[in-house]
Amino acid sequence: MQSKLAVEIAGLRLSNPTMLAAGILGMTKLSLRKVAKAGAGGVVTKSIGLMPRTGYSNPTVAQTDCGILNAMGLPNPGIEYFAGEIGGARISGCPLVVSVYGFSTEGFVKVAREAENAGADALELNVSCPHVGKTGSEIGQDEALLEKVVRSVKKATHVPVFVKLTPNVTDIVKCAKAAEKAGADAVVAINTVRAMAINAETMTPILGNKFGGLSGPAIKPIALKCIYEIYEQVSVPLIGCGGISSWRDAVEFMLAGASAVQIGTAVAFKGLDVFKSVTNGIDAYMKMKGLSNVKEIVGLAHKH
Ligand code: RRO
Repeated sequence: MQSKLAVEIAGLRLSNPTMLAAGILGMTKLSLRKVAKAGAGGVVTKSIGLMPRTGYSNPTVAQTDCGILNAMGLPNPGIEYFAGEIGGARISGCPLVVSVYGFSTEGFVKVAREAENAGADALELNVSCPHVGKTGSEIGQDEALLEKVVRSVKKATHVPVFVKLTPNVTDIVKCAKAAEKAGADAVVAINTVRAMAINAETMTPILGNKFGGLSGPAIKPIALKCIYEIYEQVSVPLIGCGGISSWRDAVEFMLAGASAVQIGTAVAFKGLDVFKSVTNGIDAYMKMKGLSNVKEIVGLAHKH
């Protein structure tokens, strides 16, 4: 059935433009199914690598006045174990996107292939984790390397490939163009912003890793500007991520050029109802503005 709220990204049909962002509730089939049942249009897993990783020592998360700071350090069970979760997490009508990372091009290709074989509907390449060496943003900040990774994964797989970019660069548009040139089917912007917190009493950095990534309301204007800028120069669909917690935030990202939005930190603050409340709010906004399809919102802010 056609719905005015449905969106299509690289051939994947989402019943509405909201998605679960990587990094929250994405480590087990049960939690992923729960999010899908709560009304997300699509779900993204925690980033998975070839081998299991325990991640960094505690504290790995710190709350700030304006969002959440994390340095989890890519904890994950590895693709061999996670393949079983992928099979069980799939819910019809809610595409399952598997976020993957590697420490080399070959590592990315291997894990991407295994995720596809396990049943991923799409892959999201994490080339943007801000605080784990030799992967993440070390790849995403280097346009040539980014292009090589994306091109290699595209060559080795058949499902749509999304590329999640880091804001921790001078010019994110150049990175988006590199991803597009290499064959990315969609660009996700943005991962967390490099940041830190210090405890005045103990006089020490709070996170076990000292530095981490900031998410939540503080980074929304940064993410919005990234989507707006990328939209002007890149043709593949964009997925907004960064501080989205209300229908108004989602609409702003769509006006800037996002075809869909990912919600992460707001799930921790507001619970799973956030997906329905954002979707219902977009619906009401469309009625108010006389729009008959959610796609009509995408990029409208560029026309004024
Ligand atoms: O696991 C993490 O510490 C982490 C990852 Br993979 C990421 O992509 N972004 C982030 O803020 N934390």
